[in-house]
Amino acid sequence: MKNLKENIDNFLKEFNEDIKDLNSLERLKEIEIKYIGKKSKLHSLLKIIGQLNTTEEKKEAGNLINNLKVNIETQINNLKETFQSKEIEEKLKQNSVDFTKPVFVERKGSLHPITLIKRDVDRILTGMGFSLVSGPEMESEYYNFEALNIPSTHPARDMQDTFFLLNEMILRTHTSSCQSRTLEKYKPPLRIFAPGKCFRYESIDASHETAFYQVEGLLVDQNITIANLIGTMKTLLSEIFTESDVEVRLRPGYFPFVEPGFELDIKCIICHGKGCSTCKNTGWLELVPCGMVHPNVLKYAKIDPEKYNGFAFGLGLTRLAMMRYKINDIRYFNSGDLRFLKQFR
Ligand code: FA5
Repeated sequence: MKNLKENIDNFLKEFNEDIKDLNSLERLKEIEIKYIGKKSKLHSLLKIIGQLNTTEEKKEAGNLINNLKVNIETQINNLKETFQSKEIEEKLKQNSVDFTKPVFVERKGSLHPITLIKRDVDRILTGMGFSLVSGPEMESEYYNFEALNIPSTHPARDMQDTFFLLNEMILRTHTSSCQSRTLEKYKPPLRIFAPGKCFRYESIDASHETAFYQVEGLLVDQNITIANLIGTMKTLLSEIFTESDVEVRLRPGYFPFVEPGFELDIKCIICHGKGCSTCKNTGWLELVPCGMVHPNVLKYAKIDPEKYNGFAFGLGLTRLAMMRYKINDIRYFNSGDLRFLKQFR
């Protein structure tokens, strides 16, 4: 027994000596093998138990060796933890992260120029008391043509102009279909606008697309005059082009659902009327077809044209965006070309 206790004291002394100047996890692993591994000093101590005579002695020796084992294991584990957290600290120091730095995340997308201009038009018209309505892109001939006083003989109803679908519907050729739907649904006085996509069977070029955007406007009330139409257009366009007061002119225009009908031009916002390539040297830009609501359109919706009248306009949103952002080819809008789209961030 005496021999065993001496052995344990020496074991501990030697172990303490070994861990005194310990400086790496690798060295600690070597020490672990040396003291408590399979062929360790601890195992050779166990052999002493077999040489003892009494059961009490063997039991006591077993307890002493076990305590020693627990003691060594605890010390080794504590040292391991210390080394591991030191290692993590070192690594963090090397790749230091400053959590207070602002994070710059690359923006993945941007609003389409049509969305940008549509939002502006929405805001301006809403501010003037107009309510936003919407209608279907797949439309019936009734709402797109008939209820708008467009006879079956009108060229717009030709196969060469309109996309006819197999289910006897069409793709709406203009947002004016929202006029007929609104008049049927609501009673005057009313002010609505309807932005949306339109489709025409066109040959595509720099200023014509088969799918493009318009905004329809419609006001029906009592005693409405052309002056109200002009005033509304001037306010809308001045705000869109951020000009204090755009100059407009009306020319006669034919649309079966307005009488009289007009083409409203604005004085060129680039050259201010002097003449440039944008206005093809005329000084004017053709911008908004419009007019006073035709009595037949009101009659279709069972509204008394003797009591009510109003005005309507159909702004080409895609062309407006071209003017505003100085885009010289309409085909960019639907191209999905990121080089184009990224400019509108
Ligand atoms: C109409 O569509 C009428 N519904 C407008 C209207 C409404 C008149 C209310 C009177 C009262 P127009 O076919 O001219 O009119 O088209 C209106 C605008 O849509 C044009 O000025 C143009 O800006 C735009 N537009 C027409 N066709 C195309 C096309 N293929 N590509 C791009 N924009 C187009």
